[in-house]
Amino acid sequence: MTHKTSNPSRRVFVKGVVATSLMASSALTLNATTKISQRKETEELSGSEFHLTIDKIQVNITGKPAFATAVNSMLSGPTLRWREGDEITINVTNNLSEDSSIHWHGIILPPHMDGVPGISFDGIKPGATFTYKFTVVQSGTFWYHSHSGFQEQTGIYGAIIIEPKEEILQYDREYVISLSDWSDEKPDSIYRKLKISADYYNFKQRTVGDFFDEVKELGFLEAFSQRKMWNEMAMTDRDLSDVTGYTYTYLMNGQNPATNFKALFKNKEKIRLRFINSSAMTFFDVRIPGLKMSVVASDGNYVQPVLVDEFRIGVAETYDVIVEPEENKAYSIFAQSLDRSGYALGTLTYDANVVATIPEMDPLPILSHADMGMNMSSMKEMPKKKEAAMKCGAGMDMSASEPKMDMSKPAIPITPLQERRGVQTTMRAMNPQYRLSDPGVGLRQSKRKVLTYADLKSLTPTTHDRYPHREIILRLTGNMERYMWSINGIAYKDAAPLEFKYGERLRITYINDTMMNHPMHLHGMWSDLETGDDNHLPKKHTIISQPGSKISFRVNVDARGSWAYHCHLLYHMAGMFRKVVVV
Ligand SMILES: [Cu+2]
Repeated sequence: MTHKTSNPSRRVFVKGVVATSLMASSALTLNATTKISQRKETEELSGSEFHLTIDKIQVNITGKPAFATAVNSMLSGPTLRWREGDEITINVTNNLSEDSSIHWHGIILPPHMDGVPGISFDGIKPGATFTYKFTVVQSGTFWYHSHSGFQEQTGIYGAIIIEPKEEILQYDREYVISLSDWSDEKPDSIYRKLKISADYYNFKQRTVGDFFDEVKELGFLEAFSQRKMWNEMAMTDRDLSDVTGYTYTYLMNGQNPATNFKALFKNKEKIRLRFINSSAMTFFDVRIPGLKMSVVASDGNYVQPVLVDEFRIGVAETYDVIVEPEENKAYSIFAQSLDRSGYALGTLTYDANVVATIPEMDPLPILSHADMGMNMSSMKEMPKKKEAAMKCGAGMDMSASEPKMDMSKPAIPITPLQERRGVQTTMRAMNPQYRLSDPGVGLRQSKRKVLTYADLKSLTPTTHDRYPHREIILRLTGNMERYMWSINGIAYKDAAPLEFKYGERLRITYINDTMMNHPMHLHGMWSDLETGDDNHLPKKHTIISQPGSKISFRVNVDARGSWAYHCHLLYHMAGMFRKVVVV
């Protein structure tokens, strides 16, 4: 169903108001030396030389004036259109009163151009300009963002489109669909609140009434033991996201749901939508009711097309889809947050004044034992005292989920890494399983066809594939009560760098000991995800590790130097981070 809208003036709401007075009550304090700019509409810039500025700007996203940090005063920042094979130069001037940086996410480039302060370079000082220069050796949909402090949360991000030497996809029109999460609160304040109480933003806690319902259903002992497990982890089965719609407004291309971003089409055009999750903390479940989406690329790389109704996009991932809307119709582009606390909204329409009905959000997903499986008999290791056992197996048919390993090949030797069990580890996955065909919490019961990692197969054969020389296992660990995140029980500040050997083919396995999804991002090299066919491993830059699960990928270690490697949830990054040194 579609209907006319006659309120284009709502756009004013998001485009910001004119600064007429100082806002004493604003979330961001004014610094006398910082110039405040006005927000501009997002533009596309193309060519081989770019001039970007990082500014403090005034915005009005929630109905209240606030300050953002943004590239070229745009939120999202300008879309940069590059061409595969070009050498490009990007001058970035920092007009903030603090250090800044730009990281080119998923771009293969020399280590000192990667934009991570403390690892690739020193960062960009206030008033300084840094010149990035590199040759573009890939194509597809990518993005950029600040890698300094929490600046990504306050608006420093934008899209990158790289045109291939030869485009193999056929489409008539394209749109970037950038999803993000905005808060009028300062990120430091959000982080402080999470440190004090990890469920500060989570109002969907269980009640005493819920407990008595469970007792009726499960009997007292079972209900009690289940509740005890959650309590030991300092979590509840409704802890889906750390930061929620209580403080977040979800944006599509910088526009709030009331403003409703419009993507226009004509007649029977084929439309390519380039989805980018540029949010700080939010996973989105994306669908366009009434339209099948053909997923054609993941993290910038072509995949064998998969027809779906919906896909989950983790923080920092990108998906390209092609849709074929019918003539004279309007469709909602609906991206609900994983915890169903809100949504980003846009409209694909033939007429900017015609919008579609906004779908209902799905019911609140609940992390429950019913869909976690409790196969205790196969448990080989027991949790230490004070660690809660996570009995997660997803309780679903896993037969299609195991990545197939060639049994004729020798076992891959595992290089042991330092691991600690203590204050950093309050949870332990006892029976972690590969869950490639698990669409994830909240989508398992869906009647819609939901994309899973098992569906992702590279369109082109795996490049330079060799049998892995060795394997490392990284346990993703945490202490929810104290909001501490780590890898192998060791936080970044206490960790030695990970050493990769130049020229090796490395297998990396994640075991997620926590109840959160972690979108893990290795800089500088592709992550070839094991999805079942070794000859068509999809190349990704960001891999979701699901709660209590296991997942493996391979890396051609073909880039010397120092690289960042971390969880892309902004408030997990401090601890769940490693420096990688390729020697
Ligand atoms: Cu994380």
